[in-house]
Formats: sequence, structure tokens, C-alpha cells
Amino acid sequence: KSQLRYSVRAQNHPNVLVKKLFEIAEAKKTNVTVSADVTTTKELLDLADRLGPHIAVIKTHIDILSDFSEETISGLTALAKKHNFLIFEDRKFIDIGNTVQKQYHGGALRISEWSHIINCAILPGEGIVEALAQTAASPDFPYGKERGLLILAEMTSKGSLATGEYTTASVNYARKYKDFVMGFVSTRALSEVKSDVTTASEDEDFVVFTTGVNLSSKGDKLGQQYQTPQSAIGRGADFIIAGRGIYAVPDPVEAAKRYQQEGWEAYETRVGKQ
Ligand code: UP6
Repeated sequence: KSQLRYSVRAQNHPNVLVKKLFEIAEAKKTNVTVSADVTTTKELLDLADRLGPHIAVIKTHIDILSDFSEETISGLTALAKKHNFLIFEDRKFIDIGNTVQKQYHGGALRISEWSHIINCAILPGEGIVEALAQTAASPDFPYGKERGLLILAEMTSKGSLATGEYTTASVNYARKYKDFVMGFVSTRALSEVKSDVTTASEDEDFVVFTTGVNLSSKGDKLGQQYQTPQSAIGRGADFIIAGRGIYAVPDPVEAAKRYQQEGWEAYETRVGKQ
């Protein structure tokens, strides 16, 4: 796990989007990503506007909205500018290369147009990462370097099969496609994982997003398993992702502030005095 400050990592990082992400974290003193799993555009934009000052990233599941439209895209994009946060569509692409390219760029949801960060699972093998990276690197791709991919290397649900060799393969692909892969969704830092095919470069600095963060619950009835912000950041999370812990409580703004404070303190403890 990284012991460096976000500002230092921002300076050293070759990836423009990662730089921007670290700069946002340092400027706003937050490593919180809210998982805004609400089902209407109004609720989503309302949350984004109210929580905006306290978050670094908003994570969406755009396909659970009952009324996705142009207004959703323009609203989210405007709020991301207003509050200086990034958008992460948690679509978890998982198909052959030819299909995911069409799901990512174009289609009904136009994900590449508005989402800075996307993620994929590597069940299909290396080709899924190659295909998404190829789309983003194409000369016709209009969003330049302002897009990045996280590999879903582990999952927080009970009995997850994303472990062992699967997680190692995630690290292999991240190292091989590091121009587009900015990091992982995982429950801990994976920098210690030894790839069996691709060697880590010395300046490797993947970003770790950790889901399943909640201050008042240990899990849900459908297998979700939670840890606290402190635990997640201690294990190497750079950004903590909280959903119901923030949006499903009586005062989401107060909750976001609390996750922001706990997340930031845990980060300060991890990096120590510099
Ligand atoms: N998510 C997980 N675990 C994973 C990967 N993704 O919970 O391994 C996503 C879920 C949800 C959010 O799809 O959007 O993170 C967690 O929400 P919660 O905090 O309300 O449990």
C-alpha cells in the first residue's frame, strides 16, 4: 500500500486522469466515493449536488435508473464540474471484446461520453482489457486521456470466486495495459501480488478503490460484507466506496461528512508525517 500523499502521487503519476483524481482528493480533503444507487434521475442529481462538496468520485449504476435520459447525462456532467468530482460508472463489463466495445462507447447508455472511470471483470480473459484499452486509444475516441479503467480484482460478497489466481491475473492485465488501467476495485492493495507473467515497473502506482464500506453495519441479508473506512484504508484502499451507509440514512450529508472525516484521518495515519 502507498505511504505517499495524494499530492506526491499526483505529481509523479504518468496518467492524466489519476493525477486529476489525486489532486481532487488533496484539494477537497476527501477519499470518499459515494455509490449513489438510487433509481431516479432526480434522486441521483439531488444526491450528487448535496454530497458533491464531500466526495472525490460519484459511482453510478446507470442501468438501475427508471428514467435515464439526456437530462441525466447533462445533469451529472454539470455537477461533476460544479463540485469537482469524477464519475465512475460501475458497469462491470464482462463479455467478449467485440461486445464490450459497443457497450462502452455508444449504445443506449453512452458510458464513454460521461463516465471518467469504468470497470471490468476479467472472467473473459485478457481480451476484455485489450478491447476497452483499444477503444480508448483509438484516434476517433473523442475523450482523450480523460478516461480510465479499474479491474474488479476481488469482490466483497460472501463466497466470492474472485480470489487467488483470478486476482493474480487481474494484476497481470493491469500491468500489461497500464496506460488505460488506473487500478483496481479490491478489498486491499495488490502491489505485493507477484504477477506470473508481467513484471511490475518500479514506479507502479495503481489506485485502489474499496467497496463494502459501512460504519454501522457488518453486512446485508444478500451476502454483502462490510468493513469500516479505517480498516479499508489500513489495508490499502485509496478511495472508500460507501453506498447505503451514506444515501440510505436520514441525513446523507451528515453521513458523507462523517465518512469523509474518518476516511481522511485513516489516510493521514497511513501516510504519517511527511
Ligand atoms: N460493489 C460491491 N462489492 C463489490 C463490487 N461492487 O458492493 O465487490 C458495489 C455494489 C454497490 C456498492 O454494486 O453499488 O458497491 C456497495 O453498496 P453498499 O455500500 O450499499 O453495500
